[in-house]
Amino acid sequence: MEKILNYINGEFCEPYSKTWIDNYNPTTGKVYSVLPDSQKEDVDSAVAAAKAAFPKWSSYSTVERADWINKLADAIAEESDALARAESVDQGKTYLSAKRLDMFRAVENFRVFAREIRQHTHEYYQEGSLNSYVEYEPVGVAALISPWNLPLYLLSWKIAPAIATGNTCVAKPSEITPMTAFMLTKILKKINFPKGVINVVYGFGPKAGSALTEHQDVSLISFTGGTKTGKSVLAAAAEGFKKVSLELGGKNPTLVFADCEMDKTVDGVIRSAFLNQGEICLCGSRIYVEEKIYEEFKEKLVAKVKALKVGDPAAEATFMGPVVSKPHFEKITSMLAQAKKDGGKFLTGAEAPAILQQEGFKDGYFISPTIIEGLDEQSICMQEEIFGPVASIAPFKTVEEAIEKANGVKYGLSASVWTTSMITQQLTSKKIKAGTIWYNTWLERDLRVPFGGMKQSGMGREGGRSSIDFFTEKKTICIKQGGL
Ligand code: TXE
Repeated sequence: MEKILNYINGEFCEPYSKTWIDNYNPTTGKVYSVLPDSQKEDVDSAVAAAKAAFPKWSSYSTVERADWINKLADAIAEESDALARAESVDQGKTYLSAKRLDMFRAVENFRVFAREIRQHTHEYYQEGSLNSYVEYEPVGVAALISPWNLPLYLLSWKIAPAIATGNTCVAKPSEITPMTAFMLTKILKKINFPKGVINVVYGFGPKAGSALTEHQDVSLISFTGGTKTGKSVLAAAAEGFKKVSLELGGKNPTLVFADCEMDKTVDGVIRSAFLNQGEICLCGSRIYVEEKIYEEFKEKLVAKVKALKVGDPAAEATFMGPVVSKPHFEKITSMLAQAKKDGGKFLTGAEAPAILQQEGFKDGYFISPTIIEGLDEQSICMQEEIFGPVASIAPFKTVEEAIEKANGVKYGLSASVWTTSMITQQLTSKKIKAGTIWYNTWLERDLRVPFGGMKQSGMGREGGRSSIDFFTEKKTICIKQGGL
């Protein structure tokens, strides 16, 4: 059985405790590898390595750092097929989605920040004899904590800007999906990436994760995960006055207006609800449709969702694989039971997927794509993040009602609006409380724009300049010309 190892100061190491966590393949429900159950001592070693590597790495010119990062991007691109296959086994997402979305983005994340750091311009002002400018200094050791839904994609989204700006880091990937982080460290070793700049420790959140966020030599925390966990990470950051960015959950609305392009919208709404088994914080899980087209839209949507293929994630024809883990499967199914109790009508997804009858897949965590109608806006399934292949559908009469429903949850991560009317675009973009609003698309964005959530969906923004700002300390220098 493969043993995943911590990566500290350029070396692979077993955990101090010599204890291991089972890693499951969600397609079969079987353990297929083990990972370190790291504790404080492992985290201490990793932070010490990052701290020791900081003076040299931060003294490199931006050209040198960008060259290293591009070299890493090229090496990941070379192995992207193997990485995509491994991500699919570890997470349950389809191989095609892992290849086209996750590995594409993992490579792109490094390339974008290698470019961004080279193009970064500093503020400079001159007023009379006073020259003022701003220096962007790296912060030190960054703690990077990532979740299980987009494992390498989100890990690289944190590592790339952290090291591009001159920090060194300790990453703690999700204990549920550690495999591609391990493969990344093998690539680092293969290309002789400077030791100690990127360290990776695996383990449970409350043990390894909190040892990292609480560490006195960690100056910055970038966290993506659940809102509840985000609160404890924020508390740890407050204790040590660390810079912190939190990208948390979402319960994102999808608003469909009568003037939309119907067929394209149906496809876009399906993608936004069910891509990656609905395990993307940006997924549109509350679909609101203008009353005039409600029945027609619903009929088309339901027919297409019923035809989505749930199956072996390695097969190219599969649209949805299993959800990530048994506890997550149980969370989703208990939410579905709750929706039934609350009077929800299941338009799709009432039955278990056929794949569960096939040999080899009987213990997999498969759930059919589910659309539920008739839930009260205040019911648990309309308010809480389910993070699986489940979406609700309901009609609205006016744009004001659509906006009110869109804003009627504690989250504010994203929204997607499907309309051809400029007036509807203007009204909704002003009034919807969300970090990102898409029009006639979903998920696509230029990586230079700020990304993050409002309300309980997070704090801070990352992406492009916002990441440079977050991963650096600004120092203002004021020079009087002509001496004293
Ligand atoms: O995530 P956790 P979980 C949502 C989704 C899901 C719920 C819980 O609704 O059902 O969160 O998922 C580490 N100190 N999202 O429990 O626990 C942990 O080891 C430091 C939304 O799996 O938040 C992992 O590396 N770190 C989401 C990471 O935090 C801690 C993606 C995320 O795990 C820690 C995933 C602690 N005390 C789940 N406790 C999104 N926004 O994309 C845990 N961790």
